[in-house]
Amino acid sequence: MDRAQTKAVSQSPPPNAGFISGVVEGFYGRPWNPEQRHQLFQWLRTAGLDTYLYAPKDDLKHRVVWRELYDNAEVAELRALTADCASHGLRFIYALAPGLDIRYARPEEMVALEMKVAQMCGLGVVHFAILFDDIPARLDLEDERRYGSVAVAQAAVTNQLAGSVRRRAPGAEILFCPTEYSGRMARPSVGESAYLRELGENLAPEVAVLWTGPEIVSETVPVESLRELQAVLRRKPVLWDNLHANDYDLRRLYLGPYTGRAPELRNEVAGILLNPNCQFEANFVPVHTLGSYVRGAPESRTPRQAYQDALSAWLPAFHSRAPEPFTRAELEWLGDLLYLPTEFGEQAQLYLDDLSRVLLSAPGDWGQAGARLEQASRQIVALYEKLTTLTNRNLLHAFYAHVWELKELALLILAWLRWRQEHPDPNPTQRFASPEFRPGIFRGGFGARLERLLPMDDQGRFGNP
Ligand code: GDL
Repeated sequence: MDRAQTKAVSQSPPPNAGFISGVVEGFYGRPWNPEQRHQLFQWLRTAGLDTYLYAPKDDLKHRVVWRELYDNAEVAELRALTADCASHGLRFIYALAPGLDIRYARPEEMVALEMKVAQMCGLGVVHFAILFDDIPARLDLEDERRYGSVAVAQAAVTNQLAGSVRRRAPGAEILFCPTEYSGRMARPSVGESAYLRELGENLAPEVAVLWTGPEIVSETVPVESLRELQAVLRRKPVLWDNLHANDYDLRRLYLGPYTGRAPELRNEVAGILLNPNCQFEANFVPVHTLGSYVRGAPESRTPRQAYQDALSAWLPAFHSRAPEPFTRAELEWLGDLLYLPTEFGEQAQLYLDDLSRVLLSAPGDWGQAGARLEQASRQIVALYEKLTTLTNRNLLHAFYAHVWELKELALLILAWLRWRQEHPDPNPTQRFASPEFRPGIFRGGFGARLERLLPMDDQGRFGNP
């Protein structure tokens, strides 16, 4: 064993041996930088989580040109990263995603994989993942003849790699992301998928399989859905949780709690890794509340309470240069506005309900809703202004575009409320247009035009009037 390997094997053991928990940097878009990852390691540690899985889709050498070794500058950065991770007592897993163009049967491809793994081992890396998500699920003729199916081909390559990794470090974790990685993708279903069944049969038992739940972004992960999967895969999966991932939609950002997973789910998975927002600084609450969930302590805290706890712990990061400090109430507004994929925070939901009511009735029938809407709109504008005074500019810029847009909409609503109060008749003949929001400029652009040409109903249907 050379020195690097000795060092790797003697890394301090992870805190929750047996259960992998933490964050996967596994999204599309700009990878996080060393300072952000350093901050992440602190958050993970504080939250009682133990793992960081390195899998940024847009690290070229992780995926697009996976065969290429890292150059000296990149090696230096990765070395510092693995050392930083180890110094926080966390498990570092390096992922390689060769699926876009690998020819499974070719010996030189296996050599390329081994060399990449050897390079990472030289940096002290012990644990590895091999990812086959978001790739064409087909084989060329040579692979077809040799393996007969995608599952058998992927399992063969993975087992061979797992063997060589485990020979270097017997306790190494090996993770595998299948090409069918959510219930919806399983063809024709989880129980009937030949692909998943063959994986279960062929993957070496020490290989853990990643899974995103019933959907790629799963609002809930029912325990029964995992029991069925376990039977097919012959092992408990590790949840690759995309609840807070936002790379699929520029307009989304998620500051809400880890939720939609019953406490019993912890016993049905071999681990949970959260693939969160691309905007690193926005991930405090997701990581903090995942920690609460994984620790299960105390059992009686609801996700909303865990969210409240996380906001209080996060508040000191919002140091402001304004005469008045950034308040806990302002932070809760921010979180409630940018909450979860299919759930708004309490105040944001009330705002929507009030607006819906006010839009459909005359000012005389608004009741409390009109005044509440006006006050909340002003709070949203004030929230934007307050955020611009934060001393941590990276924190501000994680939210900037989102809060700017909400502030603009709140101003539009305020202008409309004024106009409507000046036109209190039940069915005004005129319609409102704000001079501040020029048509064709505000909400303009090619993407916005396309969206208007493809208006979807609640089921996502369009195209037939
Ligand atoms: C995916 C991708 C992931 C992406 C996420 C959310 C997996 C296994 N792969 O399908 O890279 O960030 O969706 O868009 O989840």
